[in-house]
Amino acid sequence: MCATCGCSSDTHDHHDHNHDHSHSKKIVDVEQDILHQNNLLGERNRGYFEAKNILALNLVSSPGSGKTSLLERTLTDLKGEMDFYVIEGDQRTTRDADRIHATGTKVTQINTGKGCHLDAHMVMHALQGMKPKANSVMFIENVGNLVCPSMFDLGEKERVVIMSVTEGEDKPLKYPDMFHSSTLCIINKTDLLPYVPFNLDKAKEYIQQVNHQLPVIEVSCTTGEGLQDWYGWLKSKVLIEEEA
Ligand SMILES: Nc1nc2c(ncn2[C@@H]2O[C@H](COP(=O)(O)OP(=O)(O)O)[C@@H](O)[C@H]2O)c(=O)[nH]1
Ligand SMILES: [Mg+2]
Repeated sequence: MCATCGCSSDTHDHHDHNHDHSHSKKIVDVEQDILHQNNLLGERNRGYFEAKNILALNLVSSPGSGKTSLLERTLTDLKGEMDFYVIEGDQRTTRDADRIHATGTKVTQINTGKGCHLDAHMVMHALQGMKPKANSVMFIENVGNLVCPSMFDLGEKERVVIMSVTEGEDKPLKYPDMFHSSTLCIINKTDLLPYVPFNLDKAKEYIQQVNHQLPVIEVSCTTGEGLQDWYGWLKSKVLIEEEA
């Protein structure tokens, strides 16, 4: 059960119709209230980013898909081309922040404790401490989870969902909210395709079914294959920000 976002509410398809519905109504009310508060703060963050012309990206995936690896490669390969900042979200430890720090990038780690997602309030606090420069890029690596982070707007412009070939191609169908709310999908660990039964065509078909506008980029953070496509996409978004 999730301790902070009310995602244990009885809104799933199969439930026992003999129970008392006043209980589930209360849970739904609390969930709506939490999300409403979050949306207000998310809009504040968005205003902050827009005023400073900062491109904010929310990186979401299940644990271990390669969010931090993608950031390590990106921050190293594009060093000097843009000003980068990173906010890291994990339940515990500063392990990911340490990895980002090693690239020479300014980073803040948020530990969510029992929480399964970042929220707009946490990000707002991190921004107050970081004071990012104008015309920069802010990566927010969310807690590894394909469910709850989909509901929490952090004020980001782009939401990048990462799936890896070791997870199976059916994730878009099982967790449609995340794929539906994202603006880019990265399929990582393509170097492992010869060794795992992952059907790339099926994966793309499922992504299309859930969100037919979602662009897909295939990469391997280990070999570097496909990363130029990701950098091209990122640069095109920075350009749009500069022109706006
Ligand atoms: N083979 C392979 N392993 C990868 C790739 N990208 C990341 N990994 C490994 O996957 C594991 C999880 O990566 P990490 O970046 O920590 O994932 P995160 O939890 O989403 O941040 C690590 O052991 C990485 O070395 C890749 O492209 N290919
Ligand atoms: Mg990570």
